[in-house]
Amino acid sequence: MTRKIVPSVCPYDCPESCGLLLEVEKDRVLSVTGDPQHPHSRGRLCAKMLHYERTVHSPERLRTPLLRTGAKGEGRFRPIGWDEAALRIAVRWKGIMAEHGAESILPYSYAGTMGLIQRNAGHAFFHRLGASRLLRTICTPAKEAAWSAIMGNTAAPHPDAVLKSDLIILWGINAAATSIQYLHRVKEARRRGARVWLIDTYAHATAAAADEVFLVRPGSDGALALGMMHVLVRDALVDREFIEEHVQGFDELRDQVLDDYPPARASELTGLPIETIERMARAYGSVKGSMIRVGGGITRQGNGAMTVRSIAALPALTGAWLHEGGGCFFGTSTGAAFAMAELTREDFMQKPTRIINMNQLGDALGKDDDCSVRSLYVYHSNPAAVAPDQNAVIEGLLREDLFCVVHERFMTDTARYADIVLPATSSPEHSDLYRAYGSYCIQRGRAAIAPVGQSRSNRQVFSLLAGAMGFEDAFFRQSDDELIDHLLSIPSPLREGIDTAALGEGKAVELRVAPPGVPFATPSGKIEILNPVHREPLLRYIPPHGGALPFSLMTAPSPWSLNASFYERPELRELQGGMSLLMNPEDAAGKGCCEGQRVQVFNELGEVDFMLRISEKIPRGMLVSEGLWWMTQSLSGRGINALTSQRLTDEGQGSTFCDCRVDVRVMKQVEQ
Ligand SMILES: Nc1nc2c(c(=O)[nH]1)N[C@H]1C(S)=C(S)[C@@H](COP(=O)(O)OP(=O)(O)OC[C@H]3O[C@@H](n4cnc5c(=O)[nH]c(N)nc54)[C@H](O)[C@@H]3O)O[C@H]1N2
Ligand SMILES: Nc1nc2c(c(=O)[nH]1)N[C@H]1C(S)=C(S)[C@@H](COP(=O)(O)OP(=O)(O)OC[C@H]3O[C@@H](n4cnc5c(=O)[nH]c(N)nc54)[C@H](O)[C@@H]3O)O[C@H]1N2
Ligand SMILES: [Mo]
Repeated sequence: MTRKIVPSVCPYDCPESCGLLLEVEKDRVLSVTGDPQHPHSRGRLCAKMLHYERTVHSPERLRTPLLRTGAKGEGRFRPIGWDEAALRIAVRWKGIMAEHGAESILPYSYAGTMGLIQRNAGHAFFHRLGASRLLRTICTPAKEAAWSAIMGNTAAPHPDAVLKSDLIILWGINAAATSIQYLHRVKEARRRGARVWLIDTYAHATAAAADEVFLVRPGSDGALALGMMHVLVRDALVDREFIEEHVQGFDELRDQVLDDYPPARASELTGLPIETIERMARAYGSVKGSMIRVGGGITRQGNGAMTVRSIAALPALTGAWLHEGGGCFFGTSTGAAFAMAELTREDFMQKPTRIINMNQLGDALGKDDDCSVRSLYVYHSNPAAVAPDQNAVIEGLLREDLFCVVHERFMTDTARYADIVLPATSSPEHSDLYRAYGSYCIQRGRAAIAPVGQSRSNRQVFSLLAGAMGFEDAFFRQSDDELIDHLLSIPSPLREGIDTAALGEGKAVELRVAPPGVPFATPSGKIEILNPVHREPLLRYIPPHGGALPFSLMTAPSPWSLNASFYERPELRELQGGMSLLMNPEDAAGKGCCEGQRVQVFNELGEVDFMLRISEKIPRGMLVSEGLWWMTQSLSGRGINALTSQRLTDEGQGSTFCDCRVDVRVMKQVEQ
């Protein structure tokens, strides 16, 4: 058999969705390179995907269905066949449904794969079953809520717009880890003369690409934005004409920022000197081509939605939206490109079933009453590692009466607690349809190799389970490619004029989305700084949840992993250098601890051990841990989420991983 090159897409939960070229021979992916033809990624790839074949053919891949033989969480299993697995699941579910009702079954999934078909494969099945529904708000719902409050349905600028900017503000984003293709454009703009600022809580890898770095207290950025607006208004640096025609609520905002947000107050809240805030505002007010790129971490504070809504108001004051390189980039939203209802089939639900917030899985599993969750079905997610309040989640997973099924590629923290583990395909082994949230590209990916071992795609498993449960709907019998063909046969204005032949050949094509501009896609046609129908009509500073303990813990992304994915790769684990805690030198001296020492971070929710690394890049009062290590790879059997809480954001019911107060103690003895 000859070698061939197959176009594909990075399936991971990252804004970039880079184009891949897979070199394939005899059902093996030999190598992976970036696709130079891809309009957004243009051949560039991150270190993780450059050797994606090591994940696809990892010796750690699960190859057969498994049945638990040991205690829950012990990790002892024996192989069984698919038919036996499906039968066991169907028998248990039928029993649970007869005794407690279908809503005692909870699906739990997130973004192991971003392909539309596989990612949403379970919706129709669980709607048909009548199971509880999961509110999938672990990522950035606060950001989406904030955007829609002020900008309505206005589209994001094209990512290339930043090439035309004069001032670029990377606000709460470690783009070197989480948005490499955007950062490439930022660097290009900087070479052409643009100034670049980073506003963050610590000086991470992206600081190297910035002219200036401003470090603020976590959760205080809303105050910075309002303080900057005070100076813009006070010093007449606003664009009166733009505001007059295209902004709603300026007069109300003007009075409020002048009265309540002088730079002195913003300084107190953010920790930045007054002169710095004055200088930032004047610099921002003196250019039209200013582009603000907002990250996800900043929205995972208790006040995340109001914070980024305040940030999004800045370009409305300077009229930056009228400049090609001006405005604000939260992420592209192209949900309307495909008829998703054909996939999720809400019409299969006989009545609306209860909804459980995925950030509160610990609480949901902890309930011991009529509404108790009796069965959990996890697919392409790793809640034991990624969900907040890990101790509560683990306690729930240990319940003897919880029937837990996990469909996974690897023996993750979550899979270890399952009663039945099912082996999942990776992206080169199944077909899918992709869209991005950092660009306007869409792409069709076709299965390039046979499944590894006996693994099956998400949709294939739901077809099998539909059969075992006796569902006769033809929907469940369609192949993945038939379903993709069906979706592509339904026209959408967003896909008008695209090269359908190229799409069919597996090439990336760009949706033609009109750039944001006037009138804005809001009810008033204006940017709604004042949104009269909103619970909080006007911008104001609200504090994050916070807490009394002395340190803020930042649970930050690592360039060498993606959430809890990629920890199967030893070389990437090595690059990350173990589960470590970054601390400021003076704080370390104050605690009497030194580099390389084992320390314990604790709060009311748990205790987690780390290896200490002392770094000038971390301001006083902050602690940082990059990456989401698995419990099985940690020092004390617990990951960072044993310290994060189930509290939600001000809007959007989002997670608050970055709003976390802790203290540190030095471990007396280093245990081996
Ligand atoms: N390599 C890699 N790539 C990834 C991921 C990963 O884990 N690793 N995660 C993927 C996912 S799921 C997502 S959602 C995206 C986005 O990934 P996110 O995890 O949302 O990461 P960022 O957008 O970079 O935001 C993190 C930054 O927010 C900062 N931050 C937190 N709170 C505050 C605050 O109050 N103020 C300010 N100014 N900054 C704050 C942190 O210090 C950190 O530098 O990236 C995706 N890509
Ligand atoms: N402390 C802290 N916690 C966080 C974050 C943080 O910044 N700090 N970030 C949060 C964010 S932004 C997000 S989006 C969530 C992400 O949470 P998850 O979406 O759960 O992310 P992953 O850890 O990548 O786990 C995905 C799993 O899916 C599996 N998988 C991949 N492809 C397939 C497939 O086709 N089928 C099946 N069945 N399985 C597959 C992978 O092997 C992997 O174990 O984590 C959140 N958790
Ligand atoms: Mo995310």
